[in-house]
Amino acid sequence: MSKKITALIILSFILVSVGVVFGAFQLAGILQAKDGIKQSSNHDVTNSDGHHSSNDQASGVVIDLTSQSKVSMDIKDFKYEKPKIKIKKGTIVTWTNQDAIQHNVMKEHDDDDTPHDPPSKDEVKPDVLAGQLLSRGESYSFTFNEVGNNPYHCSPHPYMKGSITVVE
Ligand SMILES: [Cu+2]
Repeated sequence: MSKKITALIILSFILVSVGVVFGAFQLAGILQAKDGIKQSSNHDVTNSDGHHSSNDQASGVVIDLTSQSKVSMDIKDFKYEKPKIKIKKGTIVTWTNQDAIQHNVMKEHDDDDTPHDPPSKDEVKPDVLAGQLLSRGESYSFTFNEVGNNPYHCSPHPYMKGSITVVE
């Protein structure tokens, strides 16, 4: 083998090696970039969840209102103003609708994932957490006399959620 051919083979080998290494770096770069995109889009999803998701309405911080005997909150922009609260047994809670669309308050029950009929005003009972539809400015009150957790929702908009924990 002549020295020229040997030198050519070595040179080709070096060129191929450099090519492979360079290619690997580029690939790594692309993967990293992809990862970055994924991460940032995940981040955006989290952000929009934080502001708009209905799940968030029920997964927020519990507000401790055990020092109050009367609690009132608005229903506004398809949300209960204080979605998660803790109250003392015997507390009366009043919801007032501020939306042009009618809302109500109804304790969690079977098949409540789809919109369903709320009780009529005549069907509302003082010991059952299930209120009639409220037009703008109307209120519904319920006195919580039993210790326990009371998840509730809006009948026509079941994604509107809240919960009331009653303690001794
Ligand atoms: Cu509603």
